[in-house]
Amino acid sequence: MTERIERPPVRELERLARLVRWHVLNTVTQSKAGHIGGPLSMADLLVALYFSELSIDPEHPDDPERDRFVLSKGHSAIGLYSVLALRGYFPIDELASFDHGDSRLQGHPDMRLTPGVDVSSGSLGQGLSAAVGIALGAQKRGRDFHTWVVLGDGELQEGMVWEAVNSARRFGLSNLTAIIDLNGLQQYGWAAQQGRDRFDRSEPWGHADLPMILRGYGWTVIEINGHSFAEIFDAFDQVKRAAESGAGPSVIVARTEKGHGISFTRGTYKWHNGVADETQLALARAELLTEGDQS
Ligand SMILES: Cc1ncc(C[n+]2csc(CCOP(=O)(O)OP(=O)(O)O)c2C)c(N)n1
Ligand SMILES: [Mg+2]
Repeated sequence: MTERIERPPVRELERLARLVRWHVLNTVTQSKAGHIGGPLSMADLLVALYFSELSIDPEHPDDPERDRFVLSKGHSAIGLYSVLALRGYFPIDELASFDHGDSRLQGHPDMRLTPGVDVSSGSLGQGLSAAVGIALGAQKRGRDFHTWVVLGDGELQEGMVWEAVNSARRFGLSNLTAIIDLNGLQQYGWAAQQGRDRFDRSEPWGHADLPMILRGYGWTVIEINGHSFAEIFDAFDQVKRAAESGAGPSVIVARTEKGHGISFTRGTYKWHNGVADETQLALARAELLTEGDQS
């Protein structure tokens, strides 16, 4: 049945998030290609969504009453697949087929192939527009489900995002919530000092007041630490209140760390994508898995 599950204790959610991070690194390493930093920065947010907030049924992934989820930063697909597998949409063993030609789990999400994937994505900038369309359709048909979309901060440089930001408010889409994974890094990004590339990076939105801009568009803006389950749940409660009062769309600006949770991937654009060597994989295993965790 499509419904919310009872919210697990935070310690269990933290364990699930560590498992997700392990599956991300291990799967990409075995498949020899894929993204690491972006999937890791959003892991806690997706665990909180799928294990407490979304009204869904892994047995019936196409139930018309389900909440919708759009991963606009589609390059982070392996993070979504790991969460979907742990939530029961498909066997965890299937992650081993990631990015193979005949796999249901392509390098970027494909709604025709993967149970639980509502919108295909990967070309950055498009997901919010798709989510606006879904939410507008629900509004017009009087459907009760909520639509969620996760965007990257580098992705927000795409102009199409801002057309969607504007139209979502215009249409009064209280059934729509965006989450911005504000990890301060993108793929290569901007050198910290223009003209002098010392391999340090400045944040895509370091020069601007992003929450204020979004408030200016009329959205309800909630700022949190995207690695704190307490703050994530508090944000979900605020989203609910805003939705019930018909305040229009809401956005959770989640400050995160790219590559979070693994010592050698955190805080660097150099692990945007990459493949671990054996020593690194062993280190990550020690950092993420406890006895009794399945590997
Ligand atoms: C339209 C488009 N341009 C470029 C790319 C290549 N690309 C994939 S990920 C990425 C960086 C994205 O950065 P961000 O949105 O901050 O994601 P995150 O930091 O969460 O990985 C780029 C440029 C793409 N997928 N789509
Ligand atoms: Mg980013």
